[in-house]
Amino acid sequence: MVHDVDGFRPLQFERFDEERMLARARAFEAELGRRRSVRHFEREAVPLEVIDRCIAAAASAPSGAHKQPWTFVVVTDPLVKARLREAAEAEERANYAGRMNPTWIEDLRPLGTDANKPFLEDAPVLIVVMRQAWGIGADGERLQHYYTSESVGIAVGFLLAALHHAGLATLTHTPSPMGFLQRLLGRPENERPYLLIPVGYPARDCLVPDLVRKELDEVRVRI
Ligand code: IYR
Repeated sequence: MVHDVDGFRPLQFERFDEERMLARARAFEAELGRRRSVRHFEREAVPLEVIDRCIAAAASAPSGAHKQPWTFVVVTDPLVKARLREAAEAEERANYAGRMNPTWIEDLRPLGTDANKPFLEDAPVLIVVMRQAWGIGADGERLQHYYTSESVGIAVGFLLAALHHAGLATLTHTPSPMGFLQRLLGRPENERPYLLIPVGYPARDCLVPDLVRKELDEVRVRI
């Protein structure tokens, strides 16, 4: 009896008949399919309670040995955003001026990106997701963490889905290298910047690249 073991409790699981399952799967696919990365944001504020609920949903993700090796830094201070923008743009100018090879530059052409990152100031919220390479115990000792990249990646997937579901637009931004985030945010040495996510309402005239997604047959093999 698995549920009579110390430290275990019954699972709360909702089972649906097959018709309902398929309808739910299709509806979720359609909703996630409408998500697009947005690079032009309204400067309008968003409810921070919504951000908190989405972060709580993200933090329900599975993680290696349940160590929950993540920190979500919510930046709204215009001064901090301005500093982040300045530092990110300095790195990106070097990237676009030669640190990225010609193939990379060519691959980015359909996205229309360049070294200018106004969304870092326009978006009302920047969520900087930190990966905890190790934990810090009550006495300051190092605690082992496991599969931190996989764990944080899954949590970020949850976060992007939750924010989209709540009606907010997001961008997955990886300014590179990200060392300046560590410095400007004053985070402890066990935390490594993983991803920067601008969050807000899309600009009224926002355009997104006319991208085509791979067909199911291209991404799924049945064996
Ligand atoms: N970090 C740069 C370049 C960039 C790289 C990839 I891969 C993208 O999908 C998009 C951009 C920038 O932010 O412009």
